[in-house]
Amino acid sequence: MGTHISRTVAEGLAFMNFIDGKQAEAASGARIEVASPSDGKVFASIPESGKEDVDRAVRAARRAFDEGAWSRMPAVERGRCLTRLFQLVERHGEELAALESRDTGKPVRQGKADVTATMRYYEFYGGAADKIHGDTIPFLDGYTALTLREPHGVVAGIIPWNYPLQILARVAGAALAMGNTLVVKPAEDASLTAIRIAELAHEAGIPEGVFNVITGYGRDAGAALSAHPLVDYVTFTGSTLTGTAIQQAAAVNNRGVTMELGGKSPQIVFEDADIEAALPVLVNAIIQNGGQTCSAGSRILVQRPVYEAVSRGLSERFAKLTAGPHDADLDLGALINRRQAERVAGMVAAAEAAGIPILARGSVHAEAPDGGYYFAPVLFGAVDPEAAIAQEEVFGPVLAVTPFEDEADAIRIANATEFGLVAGIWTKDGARQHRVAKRVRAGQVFVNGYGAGGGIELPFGGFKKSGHGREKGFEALFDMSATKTVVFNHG
Ligand code: TXE
Repeated sequence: MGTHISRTVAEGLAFMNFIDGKQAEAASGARIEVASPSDGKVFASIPESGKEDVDRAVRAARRAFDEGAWSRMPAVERGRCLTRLFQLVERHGEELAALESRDTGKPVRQGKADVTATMRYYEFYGGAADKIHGDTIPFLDGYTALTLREPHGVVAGIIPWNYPLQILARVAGAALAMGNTLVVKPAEDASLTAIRIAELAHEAGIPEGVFNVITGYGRDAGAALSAHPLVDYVTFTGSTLTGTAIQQAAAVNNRGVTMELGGKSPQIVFEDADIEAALPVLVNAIIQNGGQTCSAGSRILVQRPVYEAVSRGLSERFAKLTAGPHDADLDLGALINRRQAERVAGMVAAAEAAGIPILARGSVHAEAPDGGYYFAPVLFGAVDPEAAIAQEEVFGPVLAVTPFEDEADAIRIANATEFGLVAGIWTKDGARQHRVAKRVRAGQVFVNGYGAGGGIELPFGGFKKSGHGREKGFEALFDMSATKTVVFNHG
């Protein structure tokens, strides 16, 4: 695969931290075994970094920032480095997709889609680096006032396991385009591609100390990183609970944060919707990546007159869905780990025990390996909007269908969770499209479509407990920089 790994018979592929332009073992020498969710077998290992490693990485990023090789590099040159990274990701696309799929259990097809999106992020932010600028502001006579957009400094990026390549790319693309330096802590369950990307960034000409990756557990490496006094800004994607802990840690140093947290995103199907067009999109929005997507469309609200037709259409499709190993490229892969598989199964069992009817269930492929964390998709019908399965993020292929009466009822139910990430609206009525899009509390609203995670150009982020700050598109560049006002008195 390359020089980044040293093969040992016992450990399989031994990946290393990437600090200050070099591979590094954890100071303690401890390692975490990496198993593929497809069969539960260990195939690699990563360093179990602790406080000392975090400190090394943050100090490297701090020094790199302060020395200015990156932060003061002309924006066009920074952009070119990111563009070269885009090209390197493209060149290594097959390798990255295969590694991502093996590491996370997702179908290879999804791994390839993730690589395509990753390329787009680096391409987009490579092009954007020299196109964001401040303003001049009309001020008092005898003065000139202007704003500069300046990098925060050292950005800590804590990344989850569901879309490791993509989420790293949206964080790194925007942070680096603005001239920040970066310390990334990928999830312990899926760190491998982040290490590869840091190496490719180095190859693309991004200077030493600018792009650092340290692997390890959240409670150790993650907590130490979010509380480190030399970190200037923290960006996190993951669970709401962990997001709260990270904000508290960052608050000790009064640092800014971007939080991209959970969701329970509704898709609202009105009686005049094109149901045939909607059905495949409704299904895909919950089974993509096995439902382990923050923007998964996990609730379907259907207007009464078409409730039967939509439920029937969904049931027919759900019954045909199959989960299996990543390289079999079925509808779904495995879930990330045993804990997640048990969590999903537990939530489904609780909903069943509460009497919520299961309308359809997919299957696990007969030849799926025994040690894999497979879960057959489940479709629940007639779900009370207050039920746990309609309120809590499952993060698995579990869809809750709920009937509604009229537009006001739909909006009320759509907004009646603690989340507000994405929403879908299906109707041909143009005035209703606008009304509902405005009334739904969600950071992204799709009308007659649904883009779970899609559209790297489109600002993305949550209301309520889904988080704050915006990623993707140009908006992310604002989050990844601060406005400095400069006033000249020229008499
Ligand atoms: O996520 P965590 P987990 C949701 C999903 C899932 C649940 C649990 O519902 O079932 O979270 O998954 C790091 N300080 N999502 O436990 O804890 C951790 O090492 C600093 C939604 O895997 O949020 C990893 O790098 N960092 C989601 C990252 O946080 C800490 C994506 C995410 O882990 C830390 C993933 C700490 N104290 C899970 N504790 C989404 N919205 O996309 C953990 N981490």
